[in-house]
Amino acid sequence: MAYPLSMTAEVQSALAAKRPVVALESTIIAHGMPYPQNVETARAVEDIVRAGGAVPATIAIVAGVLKVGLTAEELDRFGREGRSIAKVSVRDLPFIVAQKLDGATTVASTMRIAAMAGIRVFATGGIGGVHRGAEKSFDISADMTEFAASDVAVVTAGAKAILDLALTLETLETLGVPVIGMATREFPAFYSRHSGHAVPMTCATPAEVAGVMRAKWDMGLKGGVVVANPIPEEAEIPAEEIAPVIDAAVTKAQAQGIMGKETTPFLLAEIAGVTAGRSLSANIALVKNNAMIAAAIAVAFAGSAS
Ligand code: PSU
Ligand code: MN
Repeated sequence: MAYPLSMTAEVQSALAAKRPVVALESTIIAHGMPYPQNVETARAVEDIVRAGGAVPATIAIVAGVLKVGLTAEELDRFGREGRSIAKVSVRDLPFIVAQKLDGATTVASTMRIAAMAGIRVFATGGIGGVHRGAEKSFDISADMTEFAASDVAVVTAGAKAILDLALTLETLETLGVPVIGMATREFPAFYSRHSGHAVPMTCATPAEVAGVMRAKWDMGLKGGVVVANPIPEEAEIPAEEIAPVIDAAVTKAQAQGIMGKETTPFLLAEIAGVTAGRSLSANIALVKNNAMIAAAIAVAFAGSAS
């Protein structure tokens, strides 16, 4: 292997034995939540994956090395240094590796590195998508095109309404990406269980999701699968309550000329600020819930290998 990919011994031996592994991203740690909740959540999520019978592999770039599985010290450092660590999407990977820099990986780059390592299941909070006003800004997350490229199933609480959810679903259709509602017929809107947008298909169990993954890749169809898993009811912030906060954040970003990779972190920080602790505790609850489902899918997928 020419590129610098380094797995922890635990991840390496699990993959070699075809045991279940769940990838986790690091942008959510460095850019998505404040310290110390980011580190506490990242640790709790790893524990949930283990309790579910899978091995967690938190992915990040450390001094130019693609790390699949972080040590406790590395994870803590990413949480402490936060936004001073570069947010790395796929287009940034060559530069960060060549210059031997640290990088927090987004859904797109985490999917790519997971695929390089042979990991097929990944748990995140929310995926990036087509931003509101994208007809002018062209701001479509590289998470979208990555779903056409990397054979990884991503468990997400849908997507935040900072995005245009209808256009995000249209884009995933164009790219040939199955969007599976996890025991729901509606695409969830991150903080809220309901968005008003239907998912094209629903699975009742993690084993059914594993069956769709198997069918897709057995047919030689390239690319990922979106598993849309609603936030637990007791943690949700109703859509009508969060909508004005999101609208105000989007207006403020436009007024300040926020663009490109800064847009998503700016909007996330705005919403977190305005809702005080509430959006953060919702975020933590949904990430944990996604980790639990991802572990179950990874276990079922490993068990379905012929
Ligand atoms: N959406 C969230 N929380 C996040 C992100 C998105 O609700 O933390 C992060 C993810 O890492 C995602 C990235 O891959 O933002 C998308 O950024 P962009 O829109 O710049 O592609
Ligand atoms: Mn963007």
